[in-house]
Amino acid sequence: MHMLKERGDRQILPSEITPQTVYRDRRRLLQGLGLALTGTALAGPASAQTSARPGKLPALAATRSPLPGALTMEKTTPYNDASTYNNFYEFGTDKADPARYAGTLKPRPWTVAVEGEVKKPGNYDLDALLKLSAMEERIYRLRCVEGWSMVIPWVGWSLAELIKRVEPTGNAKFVQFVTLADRAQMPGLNSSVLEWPYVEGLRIDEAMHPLTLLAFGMYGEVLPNQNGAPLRLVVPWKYGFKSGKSIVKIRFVDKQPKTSWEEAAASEYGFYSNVNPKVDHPRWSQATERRIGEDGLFTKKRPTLMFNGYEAQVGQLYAGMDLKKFY
Ligand SMILES: Nc1nc2c(c(=O)[nH]1)N[C@H]1C(S)=C(S)[C@@H](COP(=O)(O)O)O[C@H]1N2
Ligand SMILES: [Mo]
Repeated sequence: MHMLKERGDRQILPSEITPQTVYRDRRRLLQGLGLALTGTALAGPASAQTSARPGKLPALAATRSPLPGALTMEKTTPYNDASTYNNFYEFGTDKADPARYAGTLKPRPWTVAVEGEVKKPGNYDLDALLKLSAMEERIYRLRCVEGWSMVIPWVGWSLAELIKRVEPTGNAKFVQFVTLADRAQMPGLNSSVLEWPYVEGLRIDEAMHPLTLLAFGMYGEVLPNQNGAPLRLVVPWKYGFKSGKSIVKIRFVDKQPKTSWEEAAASEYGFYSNVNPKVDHPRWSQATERRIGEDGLFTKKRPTLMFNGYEAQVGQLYAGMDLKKFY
């Protein structure tokens, strides 16, 4: 009797009525739709809808992106994994090197030069760039050519915002991204694994696509050095190496520009490098991927999606193209 009474008095939490997992999924679903359950710790000002901050670096406020495809519902990769398992060869080729050695990178003051086939070339100070357009959170899948992937809440704005302001001429068919190459800050430059500076490029319509993000932060904070501070590109439907880190120059050109990875091994890394499970790398399959942070001995690999799952948004850009030839 006594026991029963005690039970009857006890407050029942909603999380007990619904099985834990269902409750959590529903909560994530509501958050994804921009709604929050009332009475949770998530209630608060505008930034409340965005991802929780790890509290390591200065906050970078943003609102969730309204763009179709910009907010995958998949579970985000833990910050600790996203900031310790990196590719940033300027700091070494081991995945742990960037987190270990990128402390010497000085992300401020920072200037980005915009040049070439534009009516308004010029030097843009980082502080001006931070204010150029409204910061959005975009939760993107990032698929690396080596077969792993992550889900990262980036903070930034569409590169198109900058491109529109500098007014490309009719000759601007491609955009080249040049990243920092400073021996004083980057010990990896002593190695000849790649040609420095690390350069990447996009076709102008790819660069103008709203999903192409100029990112200044992740997980609600400014970018950690190892993830490409103070600004980097994120092109979610392409292999990770297309997303150059620590950009110092954006050049508009009339011919397809050179890229570091094509220069290093043209037969393995093409200019387009769209994520494509049907086009294998010459040395390995691209059909599946390992999600960083969930790799146990028995964890199944995930199937890789065409254009990394962004086909509905970007497929049109490649209509009629032979994607085996233009890999
Ligand atoms: N400057 C520069 N940018 C770079 C790289 C690099 O070595 N140098 N590596 C690329 C590769 S291969 C990948 S997979 C992504 C990794 O980004 P992340 O470490 O933030 O996940 O950055 C890309 N951008
Ligand atoms: Mo990569």
